[in-house]
Amino acid sequence: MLNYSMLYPRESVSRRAVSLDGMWKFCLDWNSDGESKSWQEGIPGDDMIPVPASFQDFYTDKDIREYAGDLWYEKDIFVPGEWKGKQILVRFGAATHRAVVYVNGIKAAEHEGGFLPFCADVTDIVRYNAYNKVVVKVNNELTVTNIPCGQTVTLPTEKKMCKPYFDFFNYSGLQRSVWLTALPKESVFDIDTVNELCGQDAKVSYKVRTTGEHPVTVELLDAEGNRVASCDGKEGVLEVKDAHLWKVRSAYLYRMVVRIVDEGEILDEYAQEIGIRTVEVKGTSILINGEPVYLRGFGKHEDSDIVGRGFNIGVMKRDFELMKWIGANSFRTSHYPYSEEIYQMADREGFLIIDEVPAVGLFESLMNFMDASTGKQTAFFEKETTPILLQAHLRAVEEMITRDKNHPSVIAWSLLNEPETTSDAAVPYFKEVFDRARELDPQKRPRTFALVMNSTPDKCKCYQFSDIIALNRYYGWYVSGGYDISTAEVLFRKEMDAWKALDLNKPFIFTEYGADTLSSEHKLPSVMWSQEYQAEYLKMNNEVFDSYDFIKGEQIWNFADFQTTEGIMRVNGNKKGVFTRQRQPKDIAYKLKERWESLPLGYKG
Ligand code: BDP
Repeated sequence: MLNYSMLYPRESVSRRAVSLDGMWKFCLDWNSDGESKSWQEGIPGDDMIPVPASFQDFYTDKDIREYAGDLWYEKDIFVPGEWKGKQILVRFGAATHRAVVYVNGIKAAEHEGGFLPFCADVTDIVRYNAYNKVVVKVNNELTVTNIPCGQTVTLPTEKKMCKPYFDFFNYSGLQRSVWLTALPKESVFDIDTVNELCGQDAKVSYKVRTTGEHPVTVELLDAEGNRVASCDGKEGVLEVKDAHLWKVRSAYLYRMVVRIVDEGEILDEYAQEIGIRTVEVKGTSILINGEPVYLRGFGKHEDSDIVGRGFNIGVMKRDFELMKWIGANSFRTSHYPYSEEIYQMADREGFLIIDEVPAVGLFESLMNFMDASTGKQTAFFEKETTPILLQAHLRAVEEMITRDKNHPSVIAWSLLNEPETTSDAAVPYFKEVFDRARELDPQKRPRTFALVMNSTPDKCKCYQFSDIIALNRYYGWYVSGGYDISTAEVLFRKEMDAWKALDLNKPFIFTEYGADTLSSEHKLPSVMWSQEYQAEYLKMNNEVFDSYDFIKGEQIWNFADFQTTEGIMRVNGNKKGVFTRQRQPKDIAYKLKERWESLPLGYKG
């Protein structure tokens, strides 16, 4: 059980939230001896850096961009005197990949895992009506005992270097917003909601956890602010007459107001938006509100120029506008849970999210997309350290589901990306992760994981855990690319026929397919890397998708070009974007728009 609340910071009659975003003092710890020099009491130098942002792309020195180790941040924060008697928290949206927080030199929190929020309870440490020094030691090294997996090596220069087992740059630092919050001593800690549709009406069952014993009341307000239902108690059912459903690309949000009351006095009030919708997998269909949907959209990244993986509110807005323009209805948060603001936007815009935990790189290879295509047998879950990895993974699943369970946009959990699945040792590992997700999710959403190329129907030992089978397939790119694309199609159909023969009676979706394409390259006739080839690749893939009625979605890799580690396989990043990194369309964007706008929502339903 988590010892801090995952609720998004919001103000109310009883709560205060002050943004700590802005410039923070910053320094790198080249000798990993900051603590012995008492940096926890204040860091040296006068460099400042924006938060939220990845630190890497601001500087002109390659040693800094590639730095692996501890990064130190510092900010003086003012705690008002009126907050005495409240619970004071410093809340980090994320610190990649692990952090220790000190306030006034005293250790206040420690957190492992770089893509989910945590709080430092500083109630007993802070001085009121005064400035307090917050120092954060963030570490960005990769290991096989935490997700995402990779190695950290020492070079002949004695500098450390991260070697990810995954295909995105190891951006790190304080990449999401930081808040200073004040909560009442007795506060709302967690909320569960479950929707049920009954004809025109709906029932929203809820469960509220608080930090005390006073009674709870719950109100549901419609979009105009009218009260449409209410209920007393920590558990209850809100009966909504003529419910306005949250639908795909046609969202409707209610406001759920939870109060802790003491004889008429409000001890705490927390309000959050919820959507009334159901999600279910039935046979080969994915049903939202009982109606079949065909997913069209993207695998994405949080990635942009200058700020790297730092949450960028402008890029978020642009991305949603582009997704609407192109006729998408969904995306996967590959390969880590995204900033909370992105889910809030998806809730408002009616996008469907497959929410992915950062379990990527569970396949021992620096280029798994290459090695996996060869079909060679591999092993990953047989290491001495696997039990430690599993604990970190389970913890991330718990944090993700607790954080995201009330978003109507979240329709499925992706519990791993491209793991090794061909050895027996993978099976018990998967079982624990999938069971835990089921247990934690009050809405019992479908669970899935993205299958790498070598997880074929004859070799994969883990697909049975998935409620939706999600394939990452690169026929025509890593397998038989270019003029050989007709061979790719034969092999692709052969694999799909083998899946069909298993008669799993489950929906299949493509969570990845794509071809690297330089926005500068045109060639007639096509060659690989040209925009013309990206179009041929798309055409072949679409024809295969359209030939199998159990295929219920396509999420192309990737929404936009993104930064990776440098290497012979990548031209300053992965170029499979439908849009450039600057969010301008490649030619293929117009073809996708044409296709996606013509596909009915319940295509093959
Ligand atoms: C898969 C990965 C993804 C890569 C992609 C690719 O899931 O992270 O970026 O393929 O090769 O291996 O482009």
